[in-house]
Amino acid sequence: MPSDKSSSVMFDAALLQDVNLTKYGISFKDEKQTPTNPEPGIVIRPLAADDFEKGYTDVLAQLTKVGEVDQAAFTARFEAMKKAGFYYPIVVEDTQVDNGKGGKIIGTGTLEIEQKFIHSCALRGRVEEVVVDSEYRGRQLGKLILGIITELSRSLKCYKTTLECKLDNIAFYEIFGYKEDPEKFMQLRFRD
Ligand code: 16G
Repeated sequence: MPSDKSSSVMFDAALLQDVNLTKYGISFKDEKQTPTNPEPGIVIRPLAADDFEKGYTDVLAQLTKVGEVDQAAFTARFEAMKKAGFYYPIVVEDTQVDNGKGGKIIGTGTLEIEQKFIHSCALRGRVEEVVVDSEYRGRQLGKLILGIITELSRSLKCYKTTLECKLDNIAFYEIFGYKEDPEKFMQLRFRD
């Protein structure tokens, strides 16, 4: 039974429906499956308030250092991002994991939107924190995350969408039309 908390999602799930990923070579063995329900028991949906207990930060920890994030910190950040209205984190959930939490988060990716004055007050998309649980790799879940996020940024009318990635992952992102840019990514790092 859904808890009260599960009703709080970061954004409207309707934005993820009807996305067509065939142009990225994504298809399903069973025609009943869709990008947001690619396998029985696997769903892709907006991040929800109760995803902390389903292991959201555990899957993020397979990408980079998460640090100290407890339920209270997660909830505060979730509410602030939701209020801001420019964050579109999606999660992949295995609803059939019997962990007493109603499911396990096994992948994620986030579209962040920046508001600009340039390009006629355009929006810019940024793809962030894309990761799939090591036990679930090879099932095209990463492709689904990228395809859904990329199409979402297109439908939200971003003038461009960008990301930073390791050299090894360039070929993966090229599937979705991302190209290496002559401009270089620079960073000033204040801490790990
Ligand atoms: C990768 C991620 C980026 C994330 C960063 C964290 C993608 C496409 N890129 O570059 O979103 O913020 O790793 O690395 O997922 P850091 O912990 O070293 O800052």
